[in-house]
Formats: sequence, structure tokens, C-alpha cells
Amino acid sequence: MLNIVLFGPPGAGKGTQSQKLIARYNLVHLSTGDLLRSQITQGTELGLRAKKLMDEGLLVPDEVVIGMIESQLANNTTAAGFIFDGFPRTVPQAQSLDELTQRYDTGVSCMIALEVAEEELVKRLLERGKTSGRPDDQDEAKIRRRVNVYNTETAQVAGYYAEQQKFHALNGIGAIEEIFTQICDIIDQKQVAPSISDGQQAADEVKA
Ligand code: B4P
Repeated sequence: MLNIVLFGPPGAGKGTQSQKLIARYNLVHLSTGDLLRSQITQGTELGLRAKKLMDEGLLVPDEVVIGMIESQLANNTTAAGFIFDGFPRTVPQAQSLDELTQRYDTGVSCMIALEVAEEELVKRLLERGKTSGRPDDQDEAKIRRRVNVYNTETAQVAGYYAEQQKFHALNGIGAIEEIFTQICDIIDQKQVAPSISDGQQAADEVKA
């Protein structure tokens, strides 16, 4: 099973590259940002809580996003693998992802980090903000706060995967297609871990 963590600051290209990767590798795309925005659109209590934090460029509490990922994994037990986009954003989230995937006898195959300088991030997100309708993309001060939150709370997640020899960094500035090719080169070199369905089959065989 192929489980890729796509990592980087806001605007690094995670969402953009995820769309291309799910098509190439037939993976399920799990974007915590998209899942939270869907809760906001549906007007759920979770969405209302998340909206206040997201609009200010702050992180949503760990237990909220971990709960969302837990149910998405449970709903996709036959998947060939997952792209985790924007998750994990804290070390406790990374630890939970290991625990959750272990339940299905699988784990994170690798983390790929897209590195982009702050001025380019601000430029990209302000540009996206002209059409995205996202309040967190329309105000330079909020964008810089998101980058600051990334530097202070999220960047350390890279060390968590580096300790497991799963961390790969790429320059996220350049043509989208060229960056995609470099990501695919890393993925293609990875050894494939057992799938959720393999794990369940093995568990069923033990029970039988
Ligand atoms: P996300 O939805 O994850 O938003 P993001 O990081 O801003 O998007 P992304 O990085 O995917 O955008 P992309 O580069 O593709 O998070 C939003 C908020 O949700 C967070 O601030 C937080 O509040 C909350 N949240 C989400 N997950 C959470 C978690 N796990 N824990 C706690 N809170 C969480 O695109 C940016 C733009 O750049 C696009 O317009 C694209 O066209 C452009 N672009 C991409 N690649 C380019 C390239 N190579 N060259 C030029 N432009 C490029």
C-alpha cells in the first residue's frame, strides 16, 4: 500500500500536486483542509468551530482532524493507498497517523516536502484569493500568520519522518509538471507496504 504524506507551507503546491498524484497512482486524496471546508459548507457544529480558526490562519485542534482522518480510513478500507495533504501538521497528529495506519497493518511510505520561500507563498495565495473565496487567502497579514504557524508548529513534523528515514525534500518553485515528475521519481523508488485489505485478510485468516 502506498501512503504518501505531502508536506509544505500553505501555498507550497500540496493540493495542486495531490490532484495529479491521485490520478497517476489511483490513491484516495485526504485533504484535511478540504474536509474542514466541507464541514463549513454543511454548516455543522464542527465546521462552525473550525471556520473561526481557519479564517484567522490558526490550526484546528488535533483531536478534530485526527477524528476526521480516522473515519476516512475506516470508510476506504479497499483503497490502494492515500495521499495525506495538509495532514499531519503537528507531531501528535503524526503519531496518531502511525497508530491509525498500524490498525490496518500499513504505515506511511514516505513524506515529500515542497520547499517554497515565504514571498512566493504570499504571492501565490493572494493570487488564489482573488478567485477562491477563501478568507484565509485574501489578507496578507493572515497569510503571513499561516506561514508563521507552519514555521513554529508544523515544520518540526519533518524531523519526525526524518528519524524514520522517510523524509524527502524538493524545491517547490518551478513548473508544476517538473515538480510532479520529481515527486513521482521519489514515489517510484519507494518500497510498497502491505495494504489495508491485505491486513484485514490476514486478520480474518487468523480468526478463521
Ligand atoms: P489547507 O487547505 O491545507 O490549505 P493550504 O495549505 O493553503 O493549501 P495548499 O498548500 O494545498 O495550496 P496549493 O499549494 O496547492 O489548510 C487550510 C487551513 O485548514 C489551515 O490554515 C488550518 O486552519 C486548517 N487545517 C487544515 N489541515 C489541518 C490540520 N491537519 N491540523 C490543523 N488545522 C488544519 O496552492 C496554492 C496556490 O499556488 C494555487 O493557486 C496553485 O495554483 C499555486 N501553485 C501551486 N504550485 C505552483 C507552482 N509550482 N508554481 C506556481 N504556482 C503554484
